[in-house]
Amino acid sequence: MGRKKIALIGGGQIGGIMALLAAQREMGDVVLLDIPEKENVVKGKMLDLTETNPLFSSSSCLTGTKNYADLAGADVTITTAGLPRKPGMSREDLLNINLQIISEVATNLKKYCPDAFHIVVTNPLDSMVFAFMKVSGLPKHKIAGMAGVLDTARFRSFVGMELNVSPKDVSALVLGGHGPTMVPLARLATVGGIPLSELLPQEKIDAIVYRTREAGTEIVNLLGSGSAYFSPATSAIEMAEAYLKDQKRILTCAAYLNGEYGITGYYIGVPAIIGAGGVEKVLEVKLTDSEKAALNNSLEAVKKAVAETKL
Ligand code: TXD
Repeated sequence: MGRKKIALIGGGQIGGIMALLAAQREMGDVVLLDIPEKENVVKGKMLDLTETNPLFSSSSCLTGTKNYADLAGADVTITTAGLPRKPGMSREDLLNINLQIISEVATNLKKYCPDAFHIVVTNPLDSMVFAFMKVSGLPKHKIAGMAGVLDTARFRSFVGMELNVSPKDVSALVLGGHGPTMVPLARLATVGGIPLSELLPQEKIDAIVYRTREAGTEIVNLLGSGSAYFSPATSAIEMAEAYLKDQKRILTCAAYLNGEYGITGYYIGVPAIIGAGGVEKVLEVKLTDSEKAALNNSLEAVKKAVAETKL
């Protein structure tokens, strides 16, 4: 069977934490790639991490590079490469810059790791995963966007904080695009098997839904520069591990829809089974009229961003 190989494209905040998590969980060997100007930075990060191996009893080989050839044969790839928005930059400016970066990444990953499961994290998420699929032409079920695992984890955390219980025992589902139009399905949330609605009044649930939608911005405002990285990194690694270990986990991710939820031709956040086949199946849940309307509203936002890519 041999060792698994994990390719991380983008060696910034999230890339570095993902390398740490993959090494700690001994998921396989990890290669961290960034632009030539950052070659020494990623080499330094991975050497630093290598020196934690004896402390964590890990045997993972950890290397930094600027060359895509070093990613050859990877089993899973996770892309965070991109630029964050700077003052004075519109969302469209960011989309155009990151679209160029994702196109370059997708072209190289098609060449060097055509058989891998590809996870896209770069924002704007739903249009970047779509662009990755279009440019690479790789099988749609072997490409997924990470957002739902994070949005769901945020919802679960806030419920745990409100009820003073372990978030481990909170189960929840957040559908839709990664942004303010996302659809936390509070109706289906449970705490130790008990419906959330029996444990919290509606106005508290509404406040948790609101905070979940704005959770990324809440952290951006606190940090002052950059965006969340611990939770996005952990979320993407959950998806990679489910694939590498064929865990058949039900993880919410931006999956390509082919009629599910009445949607065709877009990537959007839905619960999916992740196993050795990649996105093996999208699970459908019956929605109420207002949930359907909220999902359609979210789809419109995704469609608009995808249209901006002109792909
Ligand atoms: O839920 C989600 N999907 C997200 C997404 C949650 C949080 C953050 N999300 C997005 O992830 C965020 O908006 C960014 O687009 C990405 C990466 O976030 P991170 O915090 O890791 O950003 P950094 O620290 O700026 O790292 C990006 C790295 C940086 O080192 C650049 O030099 C590198 O990407 N980069 C490239 N690498 C390879 N190839 C090219 N062309 C390239 N361009 C930049």
